[in-house]
Amino acid sequence: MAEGARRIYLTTPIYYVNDRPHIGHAYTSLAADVLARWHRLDGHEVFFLTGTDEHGQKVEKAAQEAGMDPQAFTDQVSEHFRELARRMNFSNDDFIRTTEERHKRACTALWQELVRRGEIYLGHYEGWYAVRDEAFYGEDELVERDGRKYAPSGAPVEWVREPSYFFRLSAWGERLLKLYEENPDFVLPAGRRNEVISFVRAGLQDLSISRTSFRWGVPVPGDPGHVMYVWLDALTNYITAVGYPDTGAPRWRFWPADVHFVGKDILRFHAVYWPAFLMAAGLEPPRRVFAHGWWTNEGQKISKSLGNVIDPLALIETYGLDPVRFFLLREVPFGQDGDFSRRALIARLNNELANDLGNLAQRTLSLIQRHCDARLPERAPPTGSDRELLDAAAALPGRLRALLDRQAFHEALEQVWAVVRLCNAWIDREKPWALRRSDPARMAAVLRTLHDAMRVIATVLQPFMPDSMARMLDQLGVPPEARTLAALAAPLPGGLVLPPPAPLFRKIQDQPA
Ligand code: ME8
Repeated sequence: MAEGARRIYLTTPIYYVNDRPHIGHAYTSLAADVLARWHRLDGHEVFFLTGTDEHGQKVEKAAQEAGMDPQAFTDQVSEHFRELARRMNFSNDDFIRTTEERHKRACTALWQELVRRGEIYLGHYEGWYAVRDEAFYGEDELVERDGRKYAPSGAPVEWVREPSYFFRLSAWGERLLKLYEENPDFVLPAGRRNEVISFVRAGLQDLSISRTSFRWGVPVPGDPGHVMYVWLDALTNYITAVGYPDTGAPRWRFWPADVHFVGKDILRFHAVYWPAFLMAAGLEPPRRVFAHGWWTNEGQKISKSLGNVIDPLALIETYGLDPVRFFLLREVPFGQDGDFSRRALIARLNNELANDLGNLAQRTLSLIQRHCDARLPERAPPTGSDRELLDAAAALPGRLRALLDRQAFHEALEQVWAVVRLCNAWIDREKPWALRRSDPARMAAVLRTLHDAMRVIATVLQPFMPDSMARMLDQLGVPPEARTLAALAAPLPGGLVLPPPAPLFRKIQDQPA
């Protein structure tokens, strides 16, 4: 690895294969993808993992409803998530399925290690369970509606009574609190951290980690009448993929994970249970869990019964992939809830992509084509006004590095757009087209300054919009090997022949229904 390079491990949740992917799944994976691409651009070695969660009662039920054998069913639905990853241009290095042999092996080994360390005991579970959430709930957490009890998520609950293995979670409260205290950014955003701390402070109960009432899961070693609780199975995927239990495997060097990206619905599993399981097995906990917010659709909760599920593939079809990728991370501060609206997407596409960025490139590059013989002008000694623009652009990589280290995608994009707007204001002020006759040398210098600023913009935007920014960099004449952050230090040679520009983004004219 190059000097200063780090190993970075990023994950998405593994998605249940009870249903097709929707915008929420695309969103979490997109955030992880952008960060993975960013770190690669910055010279780091990245391992980016996504996959599918295929065991448990919920999936078994969905298979039964589809009249299919659970393995055949999960094979089919899991493929939709792979397809989503391809169509969204996700750069995941692996795609894990919990029905794979390597994963069963890891779950078995982790279980045995927990047994060896006295962290698991056999008991009896009696209490409420919500299949939709695959979660146990205490009586005091439930809400009653029309004489029926529901989980706080709105999922129906059922009374479960069965023999069960337990994990001694109650013994890990202090260690967890110490973990949060020593690592203030372990849970982000900060508001969610407090939520986790209060939950742990209120006292933890031992956790039921096996079920006997159905079969679709990893069998408990030595007691095959039990299958492992689907969340113990699912969380283990993050270490399976890096080779567990073979801690000598090359990928094991990526552990602990740098960021587990999750939705706020599954924060407790990742920020409480998971680090407890790991510490109990003598393994390091992850470095961070980032819980993002929830999307609604035009103001309404997204649900199958309301028939308003947003299909990411249909969105890409209508608006193009990169505008969708851009919109999702630009529109809503990462960590907060957001509302999906077509009107807002179209506004971002037309104003920020087509006008602000697309026109800037088109204007500058057309002037170079026409008035500089399609050749990149030499750098001239910068004037004060050039300096202002060049400095703002040059500051972007450092600013973005700091913001993306906190997963502040929206702020990163805002910083880039501040420079895009500055370029537009600058070109209007400097009027290179008017200098053609009066001062051609200054015209060339102005165009070169804009070109240099745009190169930085296109370079740092690659993780967000890989295809469009590859096209922009082609038009700017930046060779493929000169598209990293480090390569920005070397200016392009003057005289470089630039290809004729073409529009980067197309405006959408039609009004949404
Ligand atoms: O929970 N807005 O899988 P899952 C934003 N298998 N994000 C959303 C969303 C919405 N409306 N709806 C879903 C599981 N998500 C488990 C995970 S991990 C070891 C096991 C995203 O298919 C968000 O990331 O129910 C949420 O956490 C995830 O999808 C839930 O996916």
